This record gives sequence, structure tokens and C-alpha cells, in this order.
Amino acid sequence: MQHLQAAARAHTNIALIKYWGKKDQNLILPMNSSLSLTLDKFYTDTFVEYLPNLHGDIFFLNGKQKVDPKIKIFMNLIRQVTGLNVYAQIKSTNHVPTAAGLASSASAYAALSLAATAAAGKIYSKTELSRIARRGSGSATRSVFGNFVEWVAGNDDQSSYARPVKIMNDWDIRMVAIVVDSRPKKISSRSGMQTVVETSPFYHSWVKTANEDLKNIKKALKNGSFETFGTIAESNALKMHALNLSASPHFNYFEPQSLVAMNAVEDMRTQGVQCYYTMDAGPNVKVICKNKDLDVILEQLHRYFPSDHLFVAAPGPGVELLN
Ligand code: 2P0
Repeated sequence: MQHLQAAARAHTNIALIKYWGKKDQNLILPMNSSLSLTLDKFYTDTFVEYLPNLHGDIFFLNGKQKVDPKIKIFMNLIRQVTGLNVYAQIKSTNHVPTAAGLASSASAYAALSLAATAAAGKIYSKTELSRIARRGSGSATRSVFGNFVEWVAGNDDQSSYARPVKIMNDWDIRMVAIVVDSRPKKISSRSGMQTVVETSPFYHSWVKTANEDLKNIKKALKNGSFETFGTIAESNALKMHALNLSASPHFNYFEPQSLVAMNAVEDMRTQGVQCYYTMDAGPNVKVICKNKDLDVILEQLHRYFPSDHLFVAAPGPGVELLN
């Protein structure tokens, strides 16, 4: 008899062209295409076992049982897709440095997509898996692939998926995560982006410039202009945060230390060090740089932040099964 179990690992990703708004809440179709870097340091391991005697799905996160309605809805989708009508026991472990506050739904749903479908005896292509992961959480679409990844917005379930972005440069890129605060975020991405879509007077311009940013950052990835690449990423992040400031009610994810980090990066640039920042739905700042500049950047950041608040990551792999 078939063992209805499988385990998978997926790494988190950081968007450089942000996804910030949906055109379809149910299918999780984004307003604009986005681009991210999958990271090697932060990942989720998920084990799924279908057990015929269960009367509902059971979910454990880091050893603790959790009631999560989003997981239940997602497992119903998995049953619909695979045709296996059995409840599952799900055990997830987030491998994120203690207090880093970088655990994300991206790695969670990418790992669960692969583990839950493989345990049901189904093997899907990575493109198909990215479409399944998308239904759990938008950013999970991109964590199915490694390195640089584009999530093609699309217009329906079939046309909204992730694909790898080929790079033609030797940057040997690194990302330094500066942990400013590890408390849970004030406003979830899901509700924050919805408020912005409904109320920001700048939303239309965001979609337009995000599409242009995507086109130009892909060009920079191809022709090797790191300065153009970093400048676009930084400005795209700030435009996303400007949407939040212009929403009604307005909100923001900045803490005083976020601004300290951003200014430190800008100061380094005036001294000729190539580094750029991005920020997501929380106060932590991520610095993008080349490996060759890493030591000098860390030395500068140590002036403001203790070393246990700085985490260095490199490009990481896509989702994979664990034996
Ligand atoms: C992203 N972020 O592209 C954006 C940019 C942060 C800023 O957290 O509602 O958790 O589950 O699809 O994927 C995206 O939020 O939201 C996000 P849902 P998700 O990574």
C-alpha cells in the first residue's frame, strides 16, 4: 500500500519588484507581476501525512498545534486538485534565526504545496506547483523556484504562475537582513494591500510604474548594471510604502531603526559602496549588495546594529522534496 506521506523544503523570498494588491481575492491574482530573490538561509520544512481516521486536518507549527483557517481552506483545494479525499496531519518547522522575524507565508505555502501533493501521490511541474502555491499565499508562488524569480500576473488561474529569471552577470549577490523588530507585523500584508487597492489615490500609477520597473530590472539583470538594478529595487520598495502612507486609513511599517538602516545604506552609497535597500510588510530592512562589498557593509552596519541583528543570505534553491 502507498504511504500517503511526504516532506518538502521551501526557502523564503524577498521581492525586489513588489506584489501589493490583488485583482482577484479568491484566486489570488495580483495587480502586477513581481520579481524576487529566493534566499538560502531562511526556509520551512513541512511534513504531510494523510490519515484515513482523521476528522479534520491537524496542523503543527514548530511543534505546537495551531488552528489556522487558511491552512484548512488550502488543504481543501489540495484535495480538489489531487482527488484524494482524506484529511492530513501537517507538521511545519520554520528555520529562521531566532528573533529574525523573517518567517513568511511564502516558504510555508510553497513547502506545503509540494509536500501535500507528493503525499497524495501526485507529481506536478514547478509551473503547476507555483499556481497551486499561489492559492495559499501570493508570495509563495515565487518560492517554488530558486534564485531570481518572476511571478507573471496573468488574468486567470492558468496564466498566473512563477518562472525563473535568467541572469547574465557575475554579481555574486548577497542580502543582509537587518532585524529592527521581530514582533508580529501591525497590519497583515493581506489587509494592508487590500486597503491600498481600495483607497490609495496613487494605486493606478503604482501598477503602471511597477510594470515598467519590472521590465527595466530584468534588462539590468541581463546586461549587468548593478547600479540600475539596485536603484530600481529601492525605488520600487519606497513606492509600495508610499501607497501605504496614502491609503485611508493610512498606515506604515516603519520603525525609527528602519530609517536609521535606510540612511546608513544611502550614506554608504555616497562613499562609493554599491548597496541598496528594500523593505516589506514589516520594519526590517534588507540590504542588497555584491559579495565583494559585504565585509565593508557589515562593518558600517555594526556601527548602528549589533551583530546578532544582522543576517547574511545568498541566493537559495527552489522547493524540493526531503527524503
Ligand atoms: C511581496 N509582500 O511581493 C510583498 C511585498 C511584502 C511586500 O508580504 O495575501 O503574504 O497571502 O497573497 O504573499 C506579500 O504578501 O499576501 C507580501 P497574500 P502575501 O512579497
